[in-house]
Amino acid sequence: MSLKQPTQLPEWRALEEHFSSIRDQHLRNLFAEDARRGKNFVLEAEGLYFDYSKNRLTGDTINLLLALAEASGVKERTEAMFSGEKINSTEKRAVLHIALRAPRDAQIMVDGQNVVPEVHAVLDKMAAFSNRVISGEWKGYTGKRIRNVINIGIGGSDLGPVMAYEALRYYTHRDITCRFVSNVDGTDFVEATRGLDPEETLFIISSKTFTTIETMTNARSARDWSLKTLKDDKAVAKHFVAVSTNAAEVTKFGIDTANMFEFWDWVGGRYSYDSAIGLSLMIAIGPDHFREMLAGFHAMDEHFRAAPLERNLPALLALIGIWYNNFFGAQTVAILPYDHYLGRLPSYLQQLDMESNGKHVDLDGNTVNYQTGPIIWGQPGTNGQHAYYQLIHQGTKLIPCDFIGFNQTLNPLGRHHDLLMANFFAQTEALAFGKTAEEVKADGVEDSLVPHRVFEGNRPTNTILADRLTPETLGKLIALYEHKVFVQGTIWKINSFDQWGVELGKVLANRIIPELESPESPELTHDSSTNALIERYRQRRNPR
Ligand code: G6Q
Repeated sequence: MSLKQPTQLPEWRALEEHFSSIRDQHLRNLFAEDARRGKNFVLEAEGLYFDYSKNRLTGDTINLLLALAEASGVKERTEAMFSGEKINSTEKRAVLHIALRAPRDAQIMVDGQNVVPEVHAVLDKMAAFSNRVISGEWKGYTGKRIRNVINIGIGGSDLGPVMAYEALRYYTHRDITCRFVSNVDGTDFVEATRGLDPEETLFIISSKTFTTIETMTNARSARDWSLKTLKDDKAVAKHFVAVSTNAAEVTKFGIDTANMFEFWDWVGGRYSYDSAIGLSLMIAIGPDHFREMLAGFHAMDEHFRAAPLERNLPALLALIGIWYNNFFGAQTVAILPYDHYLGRLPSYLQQLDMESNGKHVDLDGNTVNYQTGPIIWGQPGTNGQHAYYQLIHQGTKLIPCDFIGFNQTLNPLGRHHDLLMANFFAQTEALAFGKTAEEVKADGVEDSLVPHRVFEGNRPTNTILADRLTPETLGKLIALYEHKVFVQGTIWKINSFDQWGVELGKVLANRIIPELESPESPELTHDSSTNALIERYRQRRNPR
């Protein structure tokens, strides 16, 4: 790969020049100049209505950004990804989460082999298993039906399943409870299993590598917890299944590979919840809804691959992000879903984006001299309005926001949905247009308070509206953000698909574990702070 870094492209310099003419423009003027702005700066694709008019940009900005995308090879690299090239160069792997939702008759080759039949074989195996659990045909060791499903996994093997389970809760069978254990803090396991009957509890051990210390520690505690009641090793076969790429480790743990659901090294952890990693979700919502979700993903994949850049939803979302990140110098992006079911979406997107694009060297290993991935954060509205929105409205930082909402609610209840959406629209309006000193004075506010009550406005937002939160819509939304991250990574010329920073975490603690567990271990040789902390912990960890 020897494409230029983006800052060396003439298209980048053109954007820098253009930026100086835009930076002081106010959204109030941009809207005043173009009465149709709210309709012109809109793109509708695959049932998602994307209004980007409340952004600090003009038609020229978009054209310059599109030229940057073109010069950065976004289209070519998209084809490379879709056709199974090993674009994850540091791990020498293809990047094919798009194959997880390809229809049965598609052909996607990796190393000369079509992977789509394997994908569907695993989906069919998951569906057969899920149906047995849902119907009660799959029984626990003592013959009781399964009422609790606990997914044990962390990072990409947890955040996706838990986000989607919460998002699609409306569609779940209410007679099976799903819980998710991720943290190595024993509290997570103890609280998740409190009050549950081991005879009715199925554990899904989800780990691509099956060596992650948190997951394996929780898995061993789960086995102890089950066997304390069930008292026979044979019970493991009825109460434990595995999702992994590592059959050898699964067998070593004592799970029969007949009860293992496979996925592949060309699926990154944070891109995996639509693989077998979503088994808990499939049990919760049923195979049909799971397949509807995959169809949603696939529809957005097709849109992304086929649509020209100027009508390409993930590309536009990505380019607008680059505009703020690299030209306005914004450090963060807030994800603000106005739907309670999407409560876990911000943390899911936080991993997707920050683990993918939190990189400081380019594909050739050169340090970058420009900003890469932003900090992603957020919570569902309206709750955030009563907390941190203050800083978005009146603080000193520029925080572009993605507002996500639905025209129809799944839970009609009096005026609730109208009130929710009134808040959604009012917030994006207030952020864009603010309130001038004259307007504040006209409200009769005393002079000394006027500066405090002024809202500058010019705070940019994207609005993403869909009709209804369905499994299909969720698939589209997630694929939208996956491809947004891909486009940005391509323009920044970084590898969005490795995660050496996360790998580091997996080994760091290993040196200290024996120092905590066997106090007679050799002299501590860390820095003076770490040594003192370890010593203090050793002295005081047992309550007197
Ligand atoms: C995701 C990351 C990371 C990973 C977890 C769990 O892209 O690589 O979050 O998913 O560390 O790894 P295992 O699935 O191997 O346990």
